[in-house]
Amino acid sequence: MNLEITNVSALEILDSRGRPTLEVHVEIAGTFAGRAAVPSGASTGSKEAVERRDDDPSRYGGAGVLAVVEAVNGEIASRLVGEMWESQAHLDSSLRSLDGTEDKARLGANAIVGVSMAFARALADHAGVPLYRWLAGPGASLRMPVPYFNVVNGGVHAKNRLDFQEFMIAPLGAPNFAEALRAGAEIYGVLRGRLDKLGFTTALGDEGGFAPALQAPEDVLDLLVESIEQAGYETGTGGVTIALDLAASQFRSADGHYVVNGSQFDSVELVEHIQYLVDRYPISSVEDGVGEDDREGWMLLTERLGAHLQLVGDDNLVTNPSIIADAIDHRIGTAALIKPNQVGTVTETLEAVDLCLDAGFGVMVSHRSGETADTFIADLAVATGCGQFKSGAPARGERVVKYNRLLAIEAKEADIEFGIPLRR
Ligand code: 2PG
Ligand code: MG
Repeated sequence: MNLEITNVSALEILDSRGRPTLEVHVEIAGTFAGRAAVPSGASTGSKEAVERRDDDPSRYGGAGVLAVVEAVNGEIASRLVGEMWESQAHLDSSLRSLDGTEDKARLGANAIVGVSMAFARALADHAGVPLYRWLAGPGASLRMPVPYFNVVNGGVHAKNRLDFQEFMIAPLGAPNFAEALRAGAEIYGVLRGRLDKLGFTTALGDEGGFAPALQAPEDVLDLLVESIEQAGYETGTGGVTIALDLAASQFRSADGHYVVNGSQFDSVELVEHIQYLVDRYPISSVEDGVGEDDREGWMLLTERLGAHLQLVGDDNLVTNPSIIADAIDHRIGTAALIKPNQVGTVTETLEAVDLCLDAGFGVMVSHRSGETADTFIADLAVATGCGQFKSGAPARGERVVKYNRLLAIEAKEADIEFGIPLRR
């Protein structure tokens, strides 16, 4: 393959939180095209590739991305247009050397990942196959992921007093994706009714989950168990489980203490608290159970709970292949959250996934709290066969569009398997 890029351009658009981001368009051979919109996080890991913003207080409170758009339309386009490109890896490595920094801070990881994703779509268009087939490569087996629906939002995603960021439900026992989506939406509907009856607001947080004025994680967990059962589903791995993203870096103080529901914990006590919750509730997965810099805490958490509970690293691993390799070596967690914009190119994202799956580490492909109608990650989840996907609640257009994309893929790929693959 040797293809000429004939056009690269970007536009400043808005994300689901009303903040600027960019949409990138890449054209190959004057005929084939791909478009991608870049997501943006709120609870970001400190080692994420750098999301560049204008810092011009006169526009969008400094959050504008005109300079990033200009980097795409100017420097990046000049480098790419008119050149011949062999592969995604070829393009991505050129983008990285053009940027010249380790963390993509000069041009901006938001510029680079937008171009990288749009190029992947243009290549799929050229090959005449859907994006998920293109990303999977020839002969790879596709798989529908279990959806993790974030039905109660806290932390930095909602203005309530819940310290844990995400309370998710995962229909692990569903026979296929469509039924898993139905379970998620039905339970979400029951939960709305229960909250309403109890006099709580049913206003939504950034990821479409409810943001009730509760403070104790146990109160939310009780409500989730009741809602799952009231909706007619069983709790547990044969039915519907609960997953948490504590995003614990966000409630860790400078002296290393964690504050949950008014109580102060050190790392050992937080691990014990997680153990207490896991013993009482049907929890199958915990993300960022301790802070990203709390290496000892991560090791303790994994040693104590890793045999029976999925422990997902997000803020500490940031989709970065070398950081993930170190975590696998040192038994830090048992799975990685995968977000293309954390690392900045499609090639590095796929490398991170392969590394995990080859080592028997779990993988969950994820949205960001700031999203658009882009569905790239839905295709990525199917293509990698990782079996797990989170895109918020089964509500709000920018979340639902990804679940609907998965419905369409499942409908098209008649015999596709569903669920978490057995560890290699
Ligand atoms: C997370 C993500 C997505 P954010 O912490 O897992 O849910 O949040 O995009 O704000 O980093
Ligand atoms: Mg997270």
